[in-house]
Amino acid sequence: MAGYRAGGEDEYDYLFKLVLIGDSGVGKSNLLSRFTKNEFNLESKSTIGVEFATRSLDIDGKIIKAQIWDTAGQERYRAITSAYYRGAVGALLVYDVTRRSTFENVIRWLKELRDHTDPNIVVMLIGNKSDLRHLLAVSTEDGKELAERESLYFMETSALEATNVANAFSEVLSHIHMIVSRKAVEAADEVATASSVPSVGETINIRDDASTWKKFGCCSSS
Ligand SMILES: Nc1nc2c(ncn2[C@@H]2O[C@H](COP(=O)(O)OP(=O)(O)OP(=O)(O)O)[C@@H](O)[C@H]2O)c(=O)[nH]1
Ligand SMILES: [Mg+2]
Repeated sequence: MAGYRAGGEDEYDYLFKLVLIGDSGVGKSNLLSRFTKNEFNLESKSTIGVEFATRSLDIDGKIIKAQIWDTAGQERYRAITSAYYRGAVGALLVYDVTRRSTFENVIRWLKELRDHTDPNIVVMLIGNKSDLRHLLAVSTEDGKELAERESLYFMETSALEATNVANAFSEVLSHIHMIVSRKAVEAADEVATASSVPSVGETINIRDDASTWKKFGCCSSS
């Protein structure tokens, strides 16, 4: 999360790691390629190992660089879990609105995510393939309800039609940015408070420097 503005092309204020998770075939890799390259592939292959891509956005006047990690939803292709999640500050948990089983597995993904990440991580539940309206197997209401129950943000997207893809990523990034800026303000407040008025009940250390007392001819220095 370092600020880096030393010049050159790659300038940013914050670097945030996001992870994509969810069952195989829900469209994680296409959401990533839509967001970072504006590309979509109808015949994309299952991801093997880990891939990542980046894109920088301007959020509240700051340049936020998102480093987005993508791995296979299929168990046998998955990369080592703890390394995948390490340092992630946001997650997009994706299901396919045309396949009920991918929605039912959301709870399992959420558990894995919670087991491996900081409790403050920003998580958005994504119902992808919203363009396939005639094949709908998970209603918007079901998605919303689960998101509310699990305290997640929620959005329906289509990587194919590019609907809500940029919105989903930028909303996650802007929530993370809000949390980070709030923490910075709190830290600044703490510093300010510590250097001014003592709080109630606080012990004030009136220096145990003997020279202060000696000036007044008080006390023995031995
Ligand atoms: N109609 C439609 N198809 C999509 C959409 N997003 C992805 N697909 C298709 O769904 C299939 C799987 O997409 P991927 O992006 O490879 O899925 P994945 O989640 O990365 O899968 P794994 O890497 O195996 O975990 C591909 O055939 C995509 O073209 C979408 O929004 N609408
Ligand atoms: Mg993939």
